Amino acid sequence: MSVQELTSGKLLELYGRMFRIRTVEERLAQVQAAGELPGPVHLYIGQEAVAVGVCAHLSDQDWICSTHRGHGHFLAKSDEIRKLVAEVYGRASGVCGGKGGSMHVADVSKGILGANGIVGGGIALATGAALSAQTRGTRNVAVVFFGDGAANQGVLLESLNVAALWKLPLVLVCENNGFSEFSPTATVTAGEIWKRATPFGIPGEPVDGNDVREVWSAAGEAIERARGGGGATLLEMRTYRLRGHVEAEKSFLAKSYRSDEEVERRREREPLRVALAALRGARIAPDAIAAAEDKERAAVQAAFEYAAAAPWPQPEAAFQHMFA
Ligand SMILES: Cc1ncc(C[n+]2csc(CCOP(=O)(O)OP(=O)(O)O)c2C)c(N)n1
Repeated sequence: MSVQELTSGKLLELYGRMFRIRTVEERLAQVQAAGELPGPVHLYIGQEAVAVGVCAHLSDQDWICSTHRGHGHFLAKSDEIRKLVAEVYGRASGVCGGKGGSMHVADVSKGILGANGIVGGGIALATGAALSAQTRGTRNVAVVFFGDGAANQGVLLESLNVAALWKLPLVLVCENNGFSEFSPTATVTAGEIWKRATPFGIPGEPVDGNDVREVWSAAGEAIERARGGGGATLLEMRTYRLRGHVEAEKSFLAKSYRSDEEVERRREREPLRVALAALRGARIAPDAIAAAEDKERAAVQAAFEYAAAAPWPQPEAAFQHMFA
């Protein structure tokens, strides 16, 4: 398998995209706390390397299916920051006209089949998308992002089964972020998730999901295999959710399920820090890194100004895009 080499220029590009996602999400945390958003948000902070390292190998004609924690996947695959933020604000110029909100951001024109409030729901959707690509004879692939909790849904085994039987161009990316809602993974998940592919003859692999270089390389290989007719792969990206399951969870949880010290300890190897160290190791000039960060900050600031000032959907819109 020859995966394209990760040059230092490309690494800087990946870092910029991760920084963009982080900046959007930190701002979302602030406006959520200020009561500016119409609904809850599940933030992706700490997991950015996964979405960015995977989506860097995909075109608009490749599909992704996402989770309830889907802003990062959207922003890794699409450049439309304004449309994403406006959607989370519930505004008419959001990517789904303000009807989807945080948990249902989708843009079929960019191959984003949608975030999904049904845990594990994206797995079946992506399997169907992979079958569609195979049936039509394109070289496109489908990628599904799902959590460690979702890995316990029966649909994972059903999808692995047909993906193996039909050699579907599918890449299953499990983001093991240490928790399923308020349950530490070890208390609800038996064995190792990547090994669940083995009985089906599908390659499985654990990956350091906090190192974008590792994600890039493992995803590149899996995607190339899928494109070339070699079938599906299951990647277990080991990462860590730095924010709560959902914002403001401390306001309703009777007791915490992890200590602040644990979170601080895990922050030491969070993906932006790891990527920054790699950039320095590759002798990328600090000015170049700062310029990339400034560019992202400005774009994100503009997106939030746009979203906060955007019009609300008209009441009639509630009856559009529905089956009768
Ligand atoms: C089918 C289904 N069951 C239960 C829920 C409630 N629920 C929402 S998020 C979640 C945990 C998901 O954990 P995981 O898949 O690990 O994703 P993470 O939140 O860690 O990103 C649960 C059980 C749901 N939304 N859908």
